[in-house]
Amino acid sequence: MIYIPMFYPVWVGEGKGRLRKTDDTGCGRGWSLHIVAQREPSFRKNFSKRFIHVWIKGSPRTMLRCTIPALLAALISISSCSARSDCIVDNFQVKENFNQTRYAGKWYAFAKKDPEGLFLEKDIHADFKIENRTMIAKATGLVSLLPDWIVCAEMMGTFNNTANSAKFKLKYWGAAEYLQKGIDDHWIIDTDYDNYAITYTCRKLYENRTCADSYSFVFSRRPEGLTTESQRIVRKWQEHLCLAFKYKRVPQTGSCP
Ligand code: RTL
Repeated sequence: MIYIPMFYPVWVGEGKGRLRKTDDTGCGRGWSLHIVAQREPSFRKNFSKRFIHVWIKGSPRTMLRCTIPALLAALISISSCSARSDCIVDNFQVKENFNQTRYAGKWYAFAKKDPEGLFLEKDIHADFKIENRTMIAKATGLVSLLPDWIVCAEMMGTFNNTANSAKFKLKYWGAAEYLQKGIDDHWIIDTDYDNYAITYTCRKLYENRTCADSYSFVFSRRPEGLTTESQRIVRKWQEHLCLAFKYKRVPQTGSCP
């Protein structure tokens, strides 16, 4: 079956697919057509019908006019399909045979997609260790608790193992009483252990199993950032998570030791 790609606005997960201006994510800046993964079935049906009608009844010229762009679009679609997903959270891929020992050590946030509400803002770094076969981490980052109360929040986390080696239940709390605490899913989507990692958390699901409130970190082993090659890989995963163009760069100014 030939798959005919279609680009048009429709609700997907946490945002609408449409032509929009993007932030500087370290992953490209500018106007982008957000290619959505979920497509409205009635539109797809009508489009296919019209396409078949032109194919069978049209003149050779009309057929050519219709077929060449469709084939070109199909080719483009096939070549960029691998990272896409249906935005259903349970279907997101995670790192295969995730190795906690190789993941341990220091990571610097390079980019992040924020959840709803208060969150770590900048100078975010985390140190991962393994204790009793359980990954633990201490994260630090700047948070504005009030307009004139900005702190370097020290956050602790215990990553409880699950049946999937890359999916954890993260229990987190602040070193100070007034900081947030909670339990989040924490998925390692991809990492090469030495350069980059991309993590994903969905806090709230819509009825259709896409995510209503998520956060995601792109981590780098170096505070200076990621190589172009790592950024290319990460960008593919951001698309897979249906979060393309939703990330902001995380400045590393050294203000939180
Ligand atoms: C991340 C991985 C490393 C360990 C921990 C993490 C989560 C931290 C969170 C912090 C939220 C802080 C807030 C403070 C304001 O009260 C995922 C970085 C613990 C969720 C909102």
